[in-house]
Amino acid sequence: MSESRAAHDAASPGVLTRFADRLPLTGATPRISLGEGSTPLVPAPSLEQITGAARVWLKLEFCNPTGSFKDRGMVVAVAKAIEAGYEAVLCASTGNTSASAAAYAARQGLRVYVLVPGGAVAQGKLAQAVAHGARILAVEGSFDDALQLARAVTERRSIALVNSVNPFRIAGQQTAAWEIVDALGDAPQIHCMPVGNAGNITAYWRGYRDSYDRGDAKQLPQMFGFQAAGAAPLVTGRPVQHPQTFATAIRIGNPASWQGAVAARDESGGDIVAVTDAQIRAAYEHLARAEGVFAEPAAAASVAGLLALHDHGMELAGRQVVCVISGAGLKDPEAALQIQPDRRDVPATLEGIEAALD
Ligand code: AN7
Repeated sequence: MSESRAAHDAASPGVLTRFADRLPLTGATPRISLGEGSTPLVPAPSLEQITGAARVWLKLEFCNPTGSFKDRGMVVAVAKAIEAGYEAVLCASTGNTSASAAAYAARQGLRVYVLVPGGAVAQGKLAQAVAHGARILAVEGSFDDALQLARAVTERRSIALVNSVNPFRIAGQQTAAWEIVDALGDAPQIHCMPVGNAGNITAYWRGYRDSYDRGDAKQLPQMFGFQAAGAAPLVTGRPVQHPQTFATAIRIGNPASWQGAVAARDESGGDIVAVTDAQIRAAYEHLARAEGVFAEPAAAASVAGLLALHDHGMELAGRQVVCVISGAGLKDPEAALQIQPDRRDVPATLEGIEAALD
């Protein structure tokens, strides 16, 4: 038992082991893991051709154990909650945070409560919370309402709040930037990502700066964050009362890490830009058709944004670009099924099959 356990840990160590010296851990922090991190960084030839960039890399964060980037920060937040003696964790979520919290809590034997905006969470994410046995509180309100309630209730009860307002979440999410610098031998010149509650852009910028300070990176990227046009408070400069977008993961009107996003934008000389649902949908379909990458709609906002920068005339020749693909297409089957399928109903005969081939 202990031998095979050791072999498993060595095969997929997870971020607490891999980055132990760079994360806020103590000897008493349990080194829990679902094998998160170490996600692929793959080139996107069609996007290089369209944009003229020297390289466009996709950081496939949906390869994390629960299918999104959230696992990197959740593993740290849950480990620190256990270290502090908590027996229950709670979050508000548009879906991916709840799936991740539910999985790590199940594995560690903690109770888990997830507050989700009623009717606005993709089916696959809800399925994960159900399967892991989370108590699901479908709030009659928006994500922003749910987050406010999550903060309030965890102040009254001995329950750990595992939203990205928990600094251990941001600490863990930096590991993605460290991996990119590891893989490329430097930071890219351009970093593109979706922005919702803005924890992840805050974490990436912190991670890149940390790599730069350590001398692992010789340059810092320009940070480009993309919000859905119907949920773009960081673009308009004020909270959005009723955010709307089919990319439900980023249907957020008042991001908790507002200042972190603004700092990433301004300190890096980047920008935060709105992309329409039509642009997100086009990028979503392009990724699936041309690159074989099935991302969820919010994740495709990275690529929608890169294409928008190119359309606005930004010079990308000679540049290394990284696009974060933050969540899996299977999370949101309803979005995919809105695509007109190339489907024929055929009789169970060889002739029937052959007649349906090109
Ligand atoms: C696929 O799960 O906010 O800007 O509650 O699921 O760090 O919020 C998810 C956000 C991008 C935006 N891509 O990241 C939640 C939640 C995907 C996401 C984001 C989310 P942040």
